[in-house]
Amino acid sequence: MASKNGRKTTDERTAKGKILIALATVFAAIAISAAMVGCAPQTPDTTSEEGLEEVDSREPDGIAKDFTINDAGDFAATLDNEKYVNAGNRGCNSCHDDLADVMYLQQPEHIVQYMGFDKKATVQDCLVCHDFHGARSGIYFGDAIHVAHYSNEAFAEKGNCWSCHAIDSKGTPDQYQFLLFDQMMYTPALGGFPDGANKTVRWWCESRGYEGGYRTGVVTEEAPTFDIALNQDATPEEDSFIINNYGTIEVDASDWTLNFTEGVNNPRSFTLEELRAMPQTQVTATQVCATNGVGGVLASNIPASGVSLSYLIEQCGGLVDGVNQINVDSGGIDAWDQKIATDIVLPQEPIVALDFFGHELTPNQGYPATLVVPGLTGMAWEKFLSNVSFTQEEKPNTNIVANADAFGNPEKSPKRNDGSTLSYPVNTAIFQNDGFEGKVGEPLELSGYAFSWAQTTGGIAKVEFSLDYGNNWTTIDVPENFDPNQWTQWDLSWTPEKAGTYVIQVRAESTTGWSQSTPASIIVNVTE
Ligand SMILES: Nc1nc2c(c(=O)[nH]1)N[C@H]1C(S)=C(S)[C@@H](COP(=O)(O)O)O[C@H]1N2
Ligand SMILES: [Mo]
Repeated sequence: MASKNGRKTTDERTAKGKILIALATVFAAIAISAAMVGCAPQTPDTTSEEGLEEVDSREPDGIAKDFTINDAGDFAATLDNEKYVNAGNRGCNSCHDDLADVMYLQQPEHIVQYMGFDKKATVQDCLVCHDFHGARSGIYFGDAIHVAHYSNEAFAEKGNCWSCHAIDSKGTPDQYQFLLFDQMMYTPALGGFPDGANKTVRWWCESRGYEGGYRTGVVTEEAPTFDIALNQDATPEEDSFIINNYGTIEVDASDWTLNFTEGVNNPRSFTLEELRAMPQTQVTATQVCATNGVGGVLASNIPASGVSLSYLIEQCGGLVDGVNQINVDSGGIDAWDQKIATDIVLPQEPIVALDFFGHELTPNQGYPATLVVPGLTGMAWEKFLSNVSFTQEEKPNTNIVANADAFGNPEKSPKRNDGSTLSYPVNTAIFQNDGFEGKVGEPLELSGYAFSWAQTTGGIAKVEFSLDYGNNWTTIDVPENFDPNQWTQWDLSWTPEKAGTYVIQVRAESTTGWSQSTPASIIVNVTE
């Protein structure tokens, strides 16, 4: 699906990033303290006052919602939604239309530089890194966000705890949980009934005039008629995300060689010209950032071409007997390096890509060469690939696989207090944003993708959709001939028969039985 704002070239996107960097100087303190996942904090240019008057980065949208003026927001304007829930004044996106704007303005060196799809960033995109106490995961969300808000006059005057938070209770007082509003907004608990999906609760609500049984007034359908089509199309390039852990770097290819330094029988180097003259292999594979939040769009299905790693290994006389780990780095161009067991990497048939989307790599894509490892997370896709070596280790590094457990295995991963896990080896996203509008009797069209870290958790087996808070799901099986290393894109068409607010949810399951614990959700408003 193409970007609604028209096509943006990678250069334009980079230019946008640079302008934003120039604007954001007042938050130097925060930027300096930022130690993003693998990020080298750079000191913003505090000598330039340029642009500071145009943007007060403390109020990226110039809005702080007045909590005392009741508002139902995207939900139906019922007494409950306005007075008891005050839904329109709560959650990050009620004030910050797109959290990416806050991120780019206040954190000029933020590693996520571009998201694509005109998808507004939500707190789910932030929590993946910032709600977890990792050494390289950046500032801790809870502390930074409290300070940033309570030190902001507009917020301190107009907002309060409940602008951002919600309380849920599983039943007894010791089961109270303090959540973010955003973690509750797509659930029936929002109306004050944590067990809202329970049939008896719904009858009780219905008997008191809540049509459909949900106090949120959300219209549900148990068995909607969905028309769903799947494909594995490439991501439009203008919608493919950019993550630079060390900022955008432009490499001069005349100073660059690809070096096989160790663990091959004849270590040697290749120039870009030499690589271009070799047989080129094409592969389309989905690159997904390991820190893509639930419903996040840090996933791109990329047509790549270049020289297969196995061909290059042959050119170097083959692997030395006994090596079991591949080590890749950018030769000091930045500090991103990866060490991964060969058992994990080599069967994925990696290529040293010189082209993405049918053209030479751009700096953001890792020019002159990026290692493409289908089925492994973006971490392994070393940009500015310079050195490759193979070593024999007592314990070759398998962290990249362990990450699936660490981030996404509901049994083993650190959990948030709402029970959800941090990142998602099996994930889906909806390309449209909350507040999407439809008309009764007219087909409403949504689109998105499902992807699983194929090497670790298998390909996508099925995609499921719900129109009743996840009580019932419409399942579509992924055809067996789909490539597990590429995303499964879905197009959904549904013709609403009734006006109202709907919550549409999508989740996926992988071929090895991993399922997505928190679905991607969207609030849709249907009018007559
Ligand atoms: N040299 C280098 N390679 C890198 C990174 C980096 O910061 N430096 N980031 C990695 C991460 S975490 C991801 S998700 C992808 C992002 O690639 P993209 O910007 O082309 O989407 O590149 C990977 N390769
Ligand atoms: Mo990443």
